Order: sequence, then C-alpha cells, then structure tokens
Amino acid sequence: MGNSKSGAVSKEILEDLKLNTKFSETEIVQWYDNFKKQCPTGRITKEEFQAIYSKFFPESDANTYAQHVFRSFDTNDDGTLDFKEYIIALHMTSTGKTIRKLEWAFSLFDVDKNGYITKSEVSEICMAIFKLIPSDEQECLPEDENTVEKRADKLWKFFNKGENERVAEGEFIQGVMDNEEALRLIQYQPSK
Ligand SMILES: [Ca+2]
Ligand SMILES: [Ca+2]
Repeated sequence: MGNSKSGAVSKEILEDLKLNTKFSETEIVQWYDNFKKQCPTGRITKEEFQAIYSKFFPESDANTYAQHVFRSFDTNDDGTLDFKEYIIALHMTSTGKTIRKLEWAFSLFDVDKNGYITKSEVSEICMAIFKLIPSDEQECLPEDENTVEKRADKLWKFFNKGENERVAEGEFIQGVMDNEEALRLIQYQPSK
C-alpha cells in the first residue's frame, strides 16, 4: 500500500503543470492539498467555480463571466474542472500578454467553440465583463465604452472586420498584440 496515489498529486500532472505554468512544485502541491480538502471528489462543478470566482468580485456580478471562464477551461467538456484544468485556469486568468494567455482569451470569446469569433460572441463576452465592473466604476467609463454595445463596437474595430465577418485565432491574437487598447478591452482589471 506504499504507493497509494489518492493522497498526492500524480507525478505526471505535476510535471505537466510545472512545464506549462510558472508555479513551483511547492505551490502546486499546496494547492492540490487545498483542492482535495475543498473538493474531495477531485472535480469542481460550474456552481462551485462560480462561488469561488464571486469571492474575487464582491462588488459586482461575476456569475456570467465565471460561466464563460469555466466553459473555456473545461477542455474535455465533461461539465467539471479537474485539478489540472483548475490550475491552468488560475494561471491563465492572472494578468499578462503571453501568446498562451491570448490563446486562452480567444477560447473565452469563442463561445460556441467553432474556431472563430463573431461580433455577437464579442458582445456576449463584453456583457459578462460589464457585469464584473462595479457600478461606481461603470459611471466613470469613457464615453465610447460606457455601454456593452459601445465596448463591443470599439473592440470589434481593432480586428478590421465587417459586422457579419468572423475573426480567426491568429487574427484575434495579432489584433490584441498590436493594440494596447484592445488588450485592455478584452478583460477587466479591478482598479484596487
Ligand atoms: Ca473537465
Ligand atoms: Ca465561435
């Protein structure tokens, strides 16, 4: 019984996460312990994920955004996040502009997972982002992005596409890499 795996993170997952995130082995092992305590089943449901996410945004409604984030990280579409999917989620949603994060941002916006982003998908995610912004901050937004429609229009323009065209992953990443404003608009950074 010396090599029971139930208590510890598997070597395979550990190596994979060390390779794909900046987290150290100590951090990963610690999180795994916490994860097992909070989720004895080893799986996080969408509802649990929403509850965790909401704690980061106490002054606004993070539910819709959390649903999209959950969808983008449930890579095997089984309706739950396992430890690996969960840690990758934590890693990707922290700030930054690496290609991998932009690839993730693309998958966040590609709501129907068909490999392209449409204007209506941009509007859908802009709506979710908008709900993350506390109301006192919403009042201070620039005139050309103070509604969901305006924010979506402004972001869409960076991709140089017609209303009914669609944006491929490479075009999305290029558009965001080339424009600081686009990078700002695809996410919400709490001001405090
Ligand atoms: Ca999953
Ligand atoms: Ca799509």
